[in-house]
Amino acid sequence: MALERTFFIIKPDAVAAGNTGNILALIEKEGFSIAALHRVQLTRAQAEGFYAVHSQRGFFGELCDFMTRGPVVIGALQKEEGVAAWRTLMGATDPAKADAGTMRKLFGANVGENATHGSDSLENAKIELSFFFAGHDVNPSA
Ligand code: 3AN
Repeated sequence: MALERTFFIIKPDAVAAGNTGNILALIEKEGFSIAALHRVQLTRAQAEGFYAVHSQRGFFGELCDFMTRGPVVIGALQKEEGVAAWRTLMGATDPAKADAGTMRKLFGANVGENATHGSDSLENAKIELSFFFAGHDVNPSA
């Protein structure tokens, strides 16, 4: 077991719906500590840079429109095996396929507007944390 930090986003749909507090409460209830937190309006350049891996996908424009539609909450979560733990708590990309009790089942509407983001690997957590939170290592010392 290793203590890991991962990167997360509460997406514009969930922020606009007033679910920021509900999501943060569930995160803490599941034993994560919130190592960094920031409410921010992403610029188009930030959204395109963050999702660059999807730039050739048909939904890229729609995804960047959505992610810049309103403020998001970005942060770092810390837990033992935290990267996988947060992916499990988020649920499947499509809320219709997500397990009961997951963020996307509880707060997501569809595959595009699915309430939360989480890094899908330790390697990507490192990249995504450094994109927004310089100095937050994926393997915190405490
Ligand atoms: P995940 O966030 O579960 O790792 P990815 O990496 O497949 O999912 O997709 C990144 C993001 O792109 C998703 N969170 C979702 O918001 C968006 N997305 C994925 N597929 C679609 C789609 N078919 N239409 C619109 N947006 C999509």
